[in-house]
Amino acid sequence: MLERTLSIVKPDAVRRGATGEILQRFESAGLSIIALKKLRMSEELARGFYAVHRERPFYGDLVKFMCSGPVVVSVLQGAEAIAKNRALMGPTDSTQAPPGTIRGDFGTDIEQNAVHGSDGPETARAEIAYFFNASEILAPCEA
Ligand code: 3AN
Repeated sequence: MLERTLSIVKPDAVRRGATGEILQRFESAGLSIIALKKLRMSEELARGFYAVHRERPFYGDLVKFMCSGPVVVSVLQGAEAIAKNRALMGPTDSTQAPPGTIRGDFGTDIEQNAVHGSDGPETARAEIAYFFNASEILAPCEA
């Protein structure tokens, strides 16, 4: 099924200069980048994005980390884009992520894990709308 998903290259991966290689992996896997922006998240933006985790003990640290430097946010489109992106990312904990996955290659631990990817169709819709207006999302080039 043709899907869209939200991806974030997190501050740790941006800092280490891995943005280009990570975006390349999406495209090499057949995912089209149909929206893209670099921004520095405010505390308010990060708190809202991770609101589902607000009761968790790591919430404060996670928000601080996400605001610690620029991030690169994109919308990926393709067949089974949500599952495909999560397979490319690898498991949440980078120390458990195999080499060849984005987190295995660029992440450090469970918090500094290089990338975010939506975990289902509903969250994808909400997360895409959280960062992008309809006019910022472009259909892939035809032909
Ligand atoms: P994923 O990003 O793989 O969907 P979530 O949604 O469970 O994982 O967690 C969101 C983010 O919260 C993770 N990417 C990670 O940065 C952070 N996180 C999750 N669990 C922990 C934890 N136990 N300790 C510290 N940070 C965590």
